[in-house]
Amino acid sequence: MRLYFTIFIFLFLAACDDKMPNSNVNSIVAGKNNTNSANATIAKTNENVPVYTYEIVNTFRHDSDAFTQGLIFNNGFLYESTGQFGDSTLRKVDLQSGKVVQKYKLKDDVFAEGMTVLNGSIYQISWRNGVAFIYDLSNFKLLKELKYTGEGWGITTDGTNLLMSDGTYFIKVIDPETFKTVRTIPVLQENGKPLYLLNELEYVKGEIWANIWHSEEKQTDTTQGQLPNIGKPNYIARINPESGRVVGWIDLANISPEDSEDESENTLNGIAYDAGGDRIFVTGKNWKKLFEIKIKPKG
Ligand SMILES: [Ca+2]
Repeated sequence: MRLYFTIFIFLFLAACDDKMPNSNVNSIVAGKNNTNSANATIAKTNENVPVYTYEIVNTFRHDSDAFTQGLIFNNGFLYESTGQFGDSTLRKVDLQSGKVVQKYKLKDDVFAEGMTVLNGSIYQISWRNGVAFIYDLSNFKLLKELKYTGEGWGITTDGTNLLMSDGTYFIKVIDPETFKTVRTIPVLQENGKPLYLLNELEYVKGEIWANIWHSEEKQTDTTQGQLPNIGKPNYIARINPESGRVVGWIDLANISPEDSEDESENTLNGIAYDAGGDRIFVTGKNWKKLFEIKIKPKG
């Protein structure tokens, strides 16, 4: 009896063995087919993703001590978040003069990152402190602090939720009340590869625009290890929030030649959109100038 049982078990396992590789092969083939069909779609998308260049409409002064991590335009003023330990601030800035008209200094152990405004509150995030600071827009009074996991890089809003980058290729959709992630958007380039190092963000007419940290470097050392970057200097990605696909690139190469070679962290890192006036402003970390630009198809 025991012998028959052993033979039964052996045959059963042999049958399973036969089956397992087959199902693996099937799934590999299916995966390959999927990849092929995805490639076909990608190739088509590749042809259709436009690259835009810029025209400078106006040039304004920008505080070269501001290590810009977040930038928005709200009700006639720029609002800016600056980073670095010991130097992190929240600012209200007069556009015409570049003067800081209101400032809140964060604790020295906080490295501030992006900021945005939603429903009368300012949301400012931090790099590795895991804390979002929420202020009253009208007087910079700190209302509350909310915790989150992972790093904070850039933040914007679609008018309902917060949209946050963390240096990976994911944008988190965040509930502004709880700061919990309600979904994540994987961001893919036209070639199907993930677009890593999404940094300062801005919601512009239904799209998410993202500065890419050190977009000029093909490989970048980050906390996530060696990640492929796009190898195009000062590029902004235009992202469809629903699909996560890059739907356009904005090439801002040479927009600020006097700033680009000062030091390696002197990168483009601020996009602000004035919806009322349909104006786009850009600046960078410690840049001396802030530019109002118009974009137009390249070439
Ligand atoms: Ca912004």
